Amino acid sequence: MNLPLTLSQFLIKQLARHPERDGLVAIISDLSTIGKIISNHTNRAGVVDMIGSAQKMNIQGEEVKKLDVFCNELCKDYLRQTGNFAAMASEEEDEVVDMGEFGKEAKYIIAFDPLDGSHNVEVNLPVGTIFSVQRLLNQFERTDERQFLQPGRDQVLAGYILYSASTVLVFSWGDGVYEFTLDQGLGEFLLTREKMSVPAECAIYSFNEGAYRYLGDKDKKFIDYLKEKKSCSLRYVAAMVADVHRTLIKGGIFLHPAVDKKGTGEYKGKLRLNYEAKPMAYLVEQAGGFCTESKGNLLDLPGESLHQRVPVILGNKDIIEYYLQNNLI
Ligand code: AFP
Repeated sequence: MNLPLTLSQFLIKQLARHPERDGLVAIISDLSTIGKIISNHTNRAGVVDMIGSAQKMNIQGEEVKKLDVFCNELCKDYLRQTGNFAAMASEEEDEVVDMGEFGKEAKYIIAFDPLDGSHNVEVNLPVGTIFSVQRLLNQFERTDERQFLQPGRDQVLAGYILYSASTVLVFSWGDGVYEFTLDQGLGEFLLTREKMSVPAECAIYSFNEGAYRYLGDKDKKFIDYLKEKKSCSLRYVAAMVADVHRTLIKGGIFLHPAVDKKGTGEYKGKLRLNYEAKPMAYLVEQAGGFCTESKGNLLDLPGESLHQRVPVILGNKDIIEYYLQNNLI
């Protein structure tokens, strides 16, 4: 019988082959535990009073949901006590989180979105946790925001946990993209895909069509090109984790371009660089795709602030090269 590797077996093998990855192996193991706990809570959200608003706004001016609070507290408390992180940044925290005594010996920092797409919970649609791990820069204090302004290229581990029909943990530490699926009965993540690669065909575009009217002319032209020339189908979950997961498996392109909703002539991106765009760009590049913020490779973009927002266009490399070269934007 050919049984898939459990995550623990996989990590033990990795450790034997790459002893230098010991810290990252521990981190993946910790994140998988968080994934199991959040999976359990999202599945039971309707019966444990976890649906709806926490009656507060985050620093981005967005309504915080009860599950956002739970997931953020869980990630913070659990990851702090592992001692693996010198500092932490979360979508739900205004500033860099101090690890105190726990982070003294740590070599890594982590940025995460504890529950991406949380508006989906009340309608029972997919949500996810996104994470990005980078090395601690010794020239700055641990809580210095500049720790998190490193370009995405310097990530040492990036990934997400998608809570959907199944719960999957997808990550890369620089040698391709792995997917592990949670077997709820066993309580184990099992290896279900390795060397994931964005398919060559671009049959799907993933974009909030309701925002078409707020795009700049060049972006509108590009969407028109996808519909007319490429005859793409439209799929959009509105949780980046789910839309990127589909893009990795089915191919195509995911777009969250800059919009001007107020009619001021100022076009702005919505997605957060540190815990949405950077980790997804890393995964997509590891899977042979490409991610741009509209001008170059998003992985080379230097950060400006902790909660910086950027436009994101990722997926099929050829189409994105066309987008950049033909100056459609
Ligand atoms: P939340 O994490 O605040 O629920 O937002 C989800 C998200 O940042 C990202 O996951 C989606 O791709 C994007 O917003 C959807 O935005 P639109 O609804 O504006 O298309």
